[in-house]
Amino acid sequence: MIMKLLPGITSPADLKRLPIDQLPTVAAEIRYAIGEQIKKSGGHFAPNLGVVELTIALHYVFDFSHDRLLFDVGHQCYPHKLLTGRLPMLAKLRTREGMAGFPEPRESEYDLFSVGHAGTAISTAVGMARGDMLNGEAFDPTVRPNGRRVVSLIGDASIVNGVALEGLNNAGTLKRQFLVVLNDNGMSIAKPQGAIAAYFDRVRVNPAYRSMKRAAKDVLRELPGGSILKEMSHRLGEIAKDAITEDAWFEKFGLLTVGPIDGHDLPSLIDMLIEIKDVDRPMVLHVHTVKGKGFDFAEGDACKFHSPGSLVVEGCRVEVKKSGRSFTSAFGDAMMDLMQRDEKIVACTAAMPDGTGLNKALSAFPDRTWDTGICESHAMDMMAGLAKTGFRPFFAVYSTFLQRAFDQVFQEVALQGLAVRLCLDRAGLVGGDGAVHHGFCDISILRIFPKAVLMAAMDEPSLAAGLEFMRTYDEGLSAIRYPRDNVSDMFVHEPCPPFELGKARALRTHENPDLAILGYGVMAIEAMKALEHLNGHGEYKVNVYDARFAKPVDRELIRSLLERNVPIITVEDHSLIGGFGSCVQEAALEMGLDARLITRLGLPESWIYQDSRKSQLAEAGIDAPSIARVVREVLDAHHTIDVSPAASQTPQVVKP
Ligand SMILES: Cc1ncc(C[n+]2csc(CCOP(=O)(O)OP(=O)(O)O)c2C)c(N)n1
Repeated sequence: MIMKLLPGITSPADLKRLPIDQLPTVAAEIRYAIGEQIKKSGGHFAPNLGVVELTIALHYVFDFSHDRLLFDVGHQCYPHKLLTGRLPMLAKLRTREGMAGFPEPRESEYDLFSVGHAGTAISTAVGMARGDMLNGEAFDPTVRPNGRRVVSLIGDASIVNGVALEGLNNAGTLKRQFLVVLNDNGMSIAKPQGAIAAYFDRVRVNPAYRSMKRAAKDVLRELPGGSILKEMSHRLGEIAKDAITEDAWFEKFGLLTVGPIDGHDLPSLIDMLIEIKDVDRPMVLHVHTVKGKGFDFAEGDACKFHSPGSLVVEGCRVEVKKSGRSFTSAFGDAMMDLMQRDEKIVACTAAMPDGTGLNKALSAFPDRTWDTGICESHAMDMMAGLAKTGFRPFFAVYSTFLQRAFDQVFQEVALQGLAVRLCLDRAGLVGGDGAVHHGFCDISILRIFPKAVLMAAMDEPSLAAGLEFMRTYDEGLSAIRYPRDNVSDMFVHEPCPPFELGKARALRTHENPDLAILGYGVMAIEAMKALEHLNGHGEYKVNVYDARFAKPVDRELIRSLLERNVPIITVEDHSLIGGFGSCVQEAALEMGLDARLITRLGLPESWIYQDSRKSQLAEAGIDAPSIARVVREVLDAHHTIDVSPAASQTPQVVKP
């Protein structure tokens, strides 16, 4: 396809200059541009295809250089980015120099928040709506008709999130224009879960509901005084009145609802938005869209094509390029094995059955495995309840989304001393999804809980061994972390010893080492690779350990190294603040040992943006070449000072 219109749209002002009958061409070109790029680089696909017309209509009617547009999750922002001058950045999607996969204020004033976690758009929109009112800038049909309007766009699976419901609860109290656009495609990544999803389904298919909608105009006339419908009827045009639903659900929150309307019919969408944009009360526009719209394979399997890697196209067959065995697959198989062997094991995911690998267990053990939908806090508490009733719960959750359940893990799990097991996928740097998804703080937030046991897996056998340890660890909270990466086969031919509480595993040892590296999880493998980069320092004896436990950390090992004046380098794919290296340092200090011999490598105190995981590890200084460089520096510094036994009483190590 030769794109005729999209390249000329450098801002929404250019879009607004086009007649409505040319907008379907813009939609087709947006789909084409996204499709061509995803084939090469992967990225969020089906969610973006579904909102193409909706996004065009929003930009056509509102002026978001002035009005506010808040995206929920933000994974559906590509059409928005292409309409706001970022077509040239698409070719480097999800890389450092290119377009971020989520809204990114560093890229454009049209992006208000960097987001990636679900449920937040309504609340931030309420905040901006209130702020604009306080600043005297808010839209008001009589006083300030050119004031700022507020729109938030949220999916049907995200609106069930606790934060979104809290936002709705507060939005209903606003006395001003406030539009929530509900993009209802009947899908989360997988099938949406729970009672609200079932309610949306009923709205979608129930003929009684449709006839109710037809009667809406009469409803307006007949409703008792005080109803929102009645109050607002005079403010709506005929199209919106026709589309009013006696939608009990949103009305209870104080939001009038119009729709559901067809989210791919551009003229109708535009007409509707023109009619409702000046209504000075909170409203919901319920829009039906098709996830994956425009590409048969994506419409047919919106879950697989939600956020695929690059694609292989063979004739009319489209597949996601295979990319090796991931930790996620390894976890999925290990859980199957555990659940087969132990009937007390129960498991859950919060809307990520495929992402966490729990999909296999969901099919094989439907009575003991649940998908709660995007409800991490609830999932954590449900696991606490199951632990209390004598089960062994495993909660498979991305490290970044665990943050949503921090208070629950504190009060309902740790404080009760309940043995809930957390399986933390995507721990560490996550690559293209960028800063909104890094699992950078799970150690810091979990290690503060008394008796929490924190572990990391370095490869597939160690993941299985760690999970087996957790299975029988009934004393309290335990967690294991592993990254968004493929498993290494470096140690598959060596026996993997079982996990023993607080014990590291030696990978390479010398009797009198010059230096020791303690790698946490996959960083132990990176440390092994670093040995190959030790040009000119190969004669030095470097021990490498898979630390396995951040809590309790292997004190015996730390003591034996530091008492012999062996410098330690800790490496972790986690923030240095409160991370594994801190655990080692604190243990050394508590034992009265010289913590100055410890050099910590980990994530710096700055955000690391979208790029390949490999580049991000290099940027953070925790890839093999960076580790090797620090090993050389530490060795050089250490060997220029006096390390005789007498001197080691009052060590004088100069840190690089
Ligand atoms: C707190 C949180 N948990 C999980 C996710 C992972 N996630 C990203 S998109 C998505 C599905 C969102 O569904 P919906 O809002 O209906 O949008 P759609 O993709 O269907 O357009 C999920 C579960 C997330 N982003 N945030």
